[in-house]
Amino acid sequence: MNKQLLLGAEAIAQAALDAGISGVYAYPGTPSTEITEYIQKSPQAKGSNVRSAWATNEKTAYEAALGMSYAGKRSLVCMKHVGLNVAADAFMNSSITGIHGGLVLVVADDPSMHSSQNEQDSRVYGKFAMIPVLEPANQQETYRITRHAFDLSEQTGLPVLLRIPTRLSHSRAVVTRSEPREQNRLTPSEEKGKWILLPANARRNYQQLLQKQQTLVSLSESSPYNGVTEGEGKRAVIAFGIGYNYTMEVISTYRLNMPVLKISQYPLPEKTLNEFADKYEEILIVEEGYPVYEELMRGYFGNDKIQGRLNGALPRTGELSPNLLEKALGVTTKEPNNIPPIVAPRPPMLCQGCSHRDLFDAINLAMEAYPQKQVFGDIGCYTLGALPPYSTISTCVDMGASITMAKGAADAGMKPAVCVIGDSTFTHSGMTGLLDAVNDQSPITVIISDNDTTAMTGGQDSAGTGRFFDLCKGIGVEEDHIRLMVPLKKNLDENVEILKEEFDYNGVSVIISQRECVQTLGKKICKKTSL
Ligand SMILES: Cc1ncc(C[n+]2csc(CCOP(=O)(O)OP(=O)(O)O)c2C)c(N)n1
Ligand code: SF4
Repeated sequence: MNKQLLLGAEAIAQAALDAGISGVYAYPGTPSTEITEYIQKSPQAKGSNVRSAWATNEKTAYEAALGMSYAGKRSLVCMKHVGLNVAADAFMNSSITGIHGGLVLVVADDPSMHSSQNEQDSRVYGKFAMIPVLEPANQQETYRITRHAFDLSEQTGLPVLLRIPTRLSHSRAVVTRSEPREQNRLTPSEEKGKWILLPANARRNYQQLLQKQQTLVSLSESSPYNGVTEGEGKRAVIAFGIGYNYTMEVISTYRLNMPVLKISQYPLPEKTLNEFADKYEEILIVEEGYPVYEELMRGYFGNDKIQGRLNGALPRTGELSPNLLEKALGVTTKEPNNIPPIVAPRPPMLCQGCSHRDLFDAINLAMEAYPQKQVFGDIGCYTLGALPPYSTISTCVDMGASITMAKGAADAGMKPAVCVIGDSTFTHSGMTGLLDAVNDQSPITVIISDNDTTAMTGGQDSAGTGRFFDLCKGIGVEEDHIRLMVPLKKNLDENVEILKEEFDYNGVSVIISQRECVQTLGKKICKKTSL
């Protein structure tokens, strides 16, 4: 069974298992979730005791992976691109400590923002941390490059960042596997000073990281994932990651004989790049995400030579596609992506029977009594409460921001200062904000819409299930102002009263609105009755 039909995300998971990981640490986020879900379902992972439960957030995930690496074992840590903002403190400092057992961080970027607040390019983080970055072009290469990533991590003593975009993560191809490798033995690191980032150690480690940079460039020069496809003419392409796949599709469709430099391992292979660029008069830079390297190459080789997202040859934002490349390479004059949609686009909607619906009905009725009707919101299925017919929610910025923004607005005098946050988002990064509000006695009402799951990303376990009352009490919210309600039509009047009472309270109150997501409930019933 060495050939499998796998999503890009699954190719990473299978390769990590075959590379001998002892654990995967992750917080769900599209398009990275399927990596961990694959490992959780894998008999191979079960058989070899690979640890795979969800973490509370990306930072806790990253630190646990680093701890496993400290113990000498290989660990995988996965998140979506905005998750790396949350894990950034641990991530940046881990390039200064270095690693022991191989540590691979997979970050799934979402160009075009299919299900994200922004389209930040995680390669920037890899450059920032001065560690190797890998960016596969297709599913087969994703498998190989993931295995390579663990070896590279142990070879360089650094974490390795593996970046994939949505299109690669969520599309399938046949992948040929290679022989699985045993897990590392438990050999906790004995290089104690290296792990203690007191200034004297950190300065020394930082010098060592700088000294490694030339080695990293040499490894990129000899990497099998970087290389030139020969061609003729004065025009050429430098293509990164999945951009190479798109480029080769256009080249083969139109039978072009165009030279291409493929780059899938960073830092840039400087010598190869210079030799390649010197030969051509015009070079199209094809990179998914920000024009990170295009900008750099404009500096090296001049604006006249370099084409790409910065001069309009390709769009400045959004996902690339073979259609866009056809236009940029001048092989068609057709406007890209002008195929009419087969199904008329529809706005996303909360499911029928969703507990958030009954909560928004209650909040809207309770709010009628107040002149100001803004409700701070957060990220999850309940963000759809920003759309008609509810239009309850006024903000959605980053996970946890509802509570802290309500606090800031309350500090500014806004009354009532109300926010809605999901259960998983609350434990991810809402609890610290609640502690700030308690410490400052800011008059806010926090509504935790607890549906027992992380619904938006497919129904993963939620870290605080069954413990929200105790968590809020532990944080210091007065017991009398931790209220429970069940969002059902029959309880509407009672729920509106509870909301109004707490909106009027001049302190911190929490309302836990608790009813299970009908989707996860449905799945449980089907499982029980074997439907
Ligand atoms: C930093 C970060 N990590 C992950 C995500 C992906 N994500 C969006 S909402 C969400 C959790 C939603 O769960 P919950 O708060 O319980 O609300 P529900 O969807 O169940 O209503 C996740 C994981 C994100 N947007 N940002
Ligand atoms: S998946 Fe669950 S939480 Fe999300 S809209 Fe549907 S019922 Fe509501």
